[in-house]
Amino acid sequence: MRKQALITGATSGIGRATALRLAGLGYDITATGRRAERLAELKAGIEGSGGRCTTLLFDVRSEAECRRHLGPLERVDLLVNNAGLAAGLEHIDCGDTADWDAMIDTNVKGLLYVTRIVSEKMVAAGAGHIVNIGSIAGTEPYENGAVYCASKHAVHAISQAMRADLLASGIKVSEIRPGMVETEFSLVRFHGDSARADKTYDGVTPLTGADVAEAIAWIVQLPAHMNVNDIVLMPAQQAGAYYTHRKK
Ligand code: NDP
Ligand code: 8X3
Repeated sequence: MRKQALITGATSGIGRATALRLAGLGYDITATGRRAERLAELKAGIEGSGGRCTTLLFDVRSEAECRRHLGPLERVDLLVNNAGLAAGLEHIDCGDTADWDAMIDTNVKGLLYVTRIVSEKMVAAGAGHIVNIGSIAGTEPYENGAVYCASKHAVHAISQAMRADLLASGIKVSEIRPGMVETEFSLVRFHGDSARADKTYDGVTPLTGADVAEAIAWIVQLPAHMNVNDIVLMPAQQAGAYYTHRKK
């Protein structure tokens, strides 16, 4: 039987790369996101290479939409909880509360809505694997990032607790906590200001979405008795949230 992988936020960056990598491993892909053309392009790419891909267009911030789109899925062997964003980068007294809502509603509540629906199916099946995309921001809070860091601290806590919750049901839970990955992340964080976004990667060779997808591919191919609880993945020029060596 072909394995079924559900990847949230597969229209760009880490999610898109993961969909392509897992399709290459023979998974049937269900890819989600809010941009229809991107999903159609991904589906065409996977099917053009002989894979199978279903797309679901919805916003993970809506519990009703999550239920409508994910409720009917018959089986999910692998869930990659990837959809997320940072919005804004400023001190707490200057933050935009709409940005805060977007981050908490997507990174925390969206992940929970999706997990609630899919984990119930996995428990009924007595098997499954959930990979949560956390961040180094989930353990290293940094200046200007209070709410993003809080949302990823939540992902880190949820990952640890749900691993315990799902242990007896034979469901693995892994968390990947990357450092700097060049995707649309910074463009989104800076609300479309590409000059500011590009500066994030000045003098650094960052990770790519494909690098993170490679780690996911490794984790999901491990023997049944083995799990990666937590992995921190960094560019070689970054030692943590506070230390980046930029070449002039
Ligand atoms: P991208 O901006 O390239 O991708 C984000 C994805 O999330 C897109 O597919 C986007 O799809 C989706 N998404 C965002 N909001 C929603 C929503 N409300 N409903 C459904 N889908 C949504 O960034 P990355 O690939 O870098 O980010 C992926 C994950 O990796 C995030 O959780 C991020 O926090 C995390 N991460 C990123 C790092 C980095 O340096 N890039 C480092 C550590 C962690 P669409 O807009 O079509 O809905
Ligand atoms: C994204 C990486 O350094 O902006 O999670 O927290 S960072």
